[in-house]
Amino acid sequence: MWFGVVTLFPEMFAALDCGITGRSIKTELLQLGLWNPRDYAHNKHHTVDDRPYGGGPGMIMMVEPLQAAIQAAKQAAPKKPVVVHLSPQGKHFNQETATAFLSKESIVLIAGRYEGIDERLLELEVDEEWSIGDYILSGGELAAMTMIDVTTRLIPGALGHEDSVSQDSLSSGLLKYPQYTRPESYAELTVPNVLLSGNHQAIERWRLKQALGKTWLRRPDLLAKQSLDEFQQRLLAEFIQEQKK
Ligand code: 9D3
Repeated sequence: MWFGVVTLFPEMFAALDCGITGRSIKTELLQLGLWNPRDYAHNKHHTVDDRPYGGGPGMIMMVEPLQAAIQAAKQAAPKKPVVVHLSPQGKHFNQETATAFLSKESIVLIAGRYEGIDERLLELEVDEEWSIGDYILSGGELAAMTMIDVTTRLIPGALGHEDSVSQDSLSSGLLKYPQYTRPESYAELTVPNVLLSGNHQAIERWRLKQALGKTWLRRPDLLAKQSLDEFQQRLLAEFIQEQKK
């Protein structure tokens, strides 16, 4: 998977050198290129922003340096890339849309700063606009890194075998059950007996019940999206019953 990122703050992307994304870069499952519009600002003071026509607060990213950086990124792509602008006005990115991202193979991500980019860039260069959620970031970089991180985890071979994509919370549509490791007792809090029993069927039943119960309590919207089979319905009913005690 190849990502070319157009950003005024390429240093931020050093964060991707850690953990799963870092290992994926080393093994070349993930290829990352960075393009700074500042390097393409051939005007007198290397400026990349200017005041909005019509007035108003803040500054807008200028067409010329940004377009030159985008075109350089596009030319470096191993395969014709889709060009994505990270924007609060975009469609919401989620685990499902990440799967579609993975199949694109080459993606140019444009991370904006200031109040945004000149509208003509959207017309000239951009195929899609994506947001990561309803909150205000200082720029598109953290959104770009989020999308790269989420997508990388879906590349076959990117996760260690200890951690499988299909076991990930959200891919099952449920929140994760409670997890414990040593010691067995800590601050007078003990690990549930079933997890020490060695009874794998009872453990699986307990975990599914806890996952259903926690999802019911905290994320009823996730439960509403799927239909529970008879066994799952019984486990959830038991959880709710135990909850009332
Ligand atoms: C005064 C108007 N600004 C605040 C509403 C507009 C604005 C401009 C630029 C708000 C945020 C940003 C920077 N954000 C992004 O570039 C961004 C973003 C986000 O803020 N939230 C969620 N997803 C994304 S993707 C890119």
